[in-house]
Amino acid sequence: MNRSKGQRTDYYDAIIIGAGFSGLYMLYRLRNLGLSVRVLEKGSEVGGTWFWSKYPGLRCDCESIHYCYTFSEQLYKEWSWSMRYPEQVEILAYLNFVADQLKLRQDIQLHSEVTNADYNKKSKRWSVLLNDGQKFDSKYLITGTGGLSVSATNIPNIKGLSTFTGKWYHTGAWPMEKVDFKNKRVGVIGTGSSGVQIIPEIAKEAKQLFVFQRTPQYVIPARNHLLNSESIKNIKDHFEDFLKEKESAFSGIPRNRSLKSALEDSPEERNKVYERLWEIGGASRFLVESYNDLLINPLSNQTAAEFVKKKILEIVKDSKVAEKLLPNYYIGAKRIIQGIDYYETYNRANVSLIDIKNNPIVEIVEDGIVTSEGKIELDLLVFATGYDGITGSLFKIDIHGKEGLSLKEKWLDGGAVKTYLGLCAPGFPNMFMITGPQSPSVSINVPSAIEQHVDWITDCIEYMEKNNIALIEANEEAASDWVQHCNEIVEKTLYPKVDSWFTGANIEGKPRSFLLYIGGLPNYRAKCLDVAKKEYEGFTFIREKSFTNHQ
Ligand code: NA7
Repeated sequence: MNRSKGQRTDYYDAIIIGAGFSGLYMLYRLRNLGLSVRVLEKGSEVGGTWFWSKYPGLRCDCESIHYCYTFSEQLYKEWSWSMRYPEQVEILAYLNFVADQLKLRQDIQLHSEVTNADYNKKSKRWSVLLNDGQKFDSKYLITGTGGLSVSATNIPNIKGLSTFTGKWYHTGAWPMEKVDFKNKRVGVIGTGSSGVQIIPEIAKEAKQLFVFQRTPQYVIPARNHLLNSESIKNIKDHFEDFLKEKESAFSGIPRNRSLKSALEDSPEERNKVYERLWEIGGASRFLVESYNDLLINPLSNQTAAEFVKKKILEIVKDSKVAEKLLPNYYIGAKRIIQGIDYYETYNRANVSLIDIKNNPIVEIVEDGIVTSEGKIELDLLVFATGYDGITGSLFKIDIHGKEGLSLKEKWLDGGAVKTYLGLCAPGFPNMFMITGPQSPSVSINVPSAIEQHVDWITDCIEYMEKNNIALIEANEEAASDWVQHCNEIVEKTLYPKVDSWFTGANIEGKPRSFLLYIGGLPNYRAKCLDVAKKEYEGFTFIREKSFTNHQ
């Protein structure tokens, strides 16, 4: 295909950006509506973040039986997960299986990085541009760019990185080929979910591993295990019941959520509760099946935090190292982490923990990292420093709405991210964001969030097509009310009291605001359905000739 500048424009009803969980399902639904659809994907394979991020130890922290699509009983039954928490390789294989089963590949264009999307007021359509100059034109623009995207990896601006002569990698953009840690002195910067997963794996292989830790973390054991085929068969045999349970679940994953405050139990009873969940494993179970107020009441939160700190002191043999690993923030108020042998790894002779809060990194030099305490020589460096989450991938594309302003200008210079339901933004007609900011997104089981968004967007587009509606746009007032509603919910919790990528605090200069709706999926779904039932209350339609281009 000739992809030089100035070539013809390709016309579609809908352009979807990204071929991860969101883009694949969106394509399937819109194609079934009879629309012409093109998915534009930067990677050389489908999979989104599960394609790009493939570092050793990477696995999902939601249970596999839930971390998948449930819209098709047949699809669900044709796939069987091997483990409680699946490895990246298995998730990527699953997404490829979905692409094949649903015959999606013919409408997905790989190696296609979208750089610009401009709304054209005259044609009432979107112009989409790739980095190689290829142009597209569509009525609908749908972003499936994900909350944690390769395009928004956070590589800290540390003096001297370009002088480092060894290889360095970011966990979110891992190379295809195996990285060899054998006989190497390796540095890992960052101890979030990615750091916690990769650190034990590198430690098994490297000559010496130096962990550069800014903030110690609460890490709950995953207790991963193979799934037994009987339990999977049972779910498949009772699929309707399984779906019903999922639908009423706060996070899309059914849990025995506790109805009790931590302060109602004696310290002995509490210890038993926490101990039981520690043994069962799984971070979100630990949080929600113990007590109902850990994320609301600081005193209740402290009881869980103290339990984990006691565990750290028990597991880590060198008391000085254990002290450095003790966290000092509200447990769960930034994404709670689960790991496999994380704290145990610090008992290995080849692992050293560097506390960079107290001994900051001064610079990176050609053969290592200099902290305020001296130089550590390194052959290889890993940045496990996370992402510009939730909005970062949207800002990487230069998206201009009807006023000519970009999303970035409107949201950053305008002082606040402003969406209606996390689905649409005022000023950006016919643009839908799958798991956009101010929606449940990464605060719940992400495939559940995606399926709900895709279903709602599909219904909305179907409604527009049937009623010959050219445009839909979120109203400013409805968006302001939605943002206020999101903020009111979160203000009652401990989330805003802790710096995290949920609040934008991890990115230098990013304005602070809590970017998720945390009222739970059932409430959110009910609100979205209610809006649709009221003929898309809070949106404005322009009823004139449809501009779709059915093929
Ligand atoms: P996270 O959770 O954002 O963690 C990033 C880590 O990197 C965290 O420990 C940060 O410390 C650290 N960091 C970030 N910037 C720096 C600088 N400049 N210097 C030193 N250390 C730094 O990202 P992950 O990739 O681990 O996980 C993202 C999500 O992926 C996760 O929540 C799961 O949903 C899957 P900090 O805590 O900011 O002090």
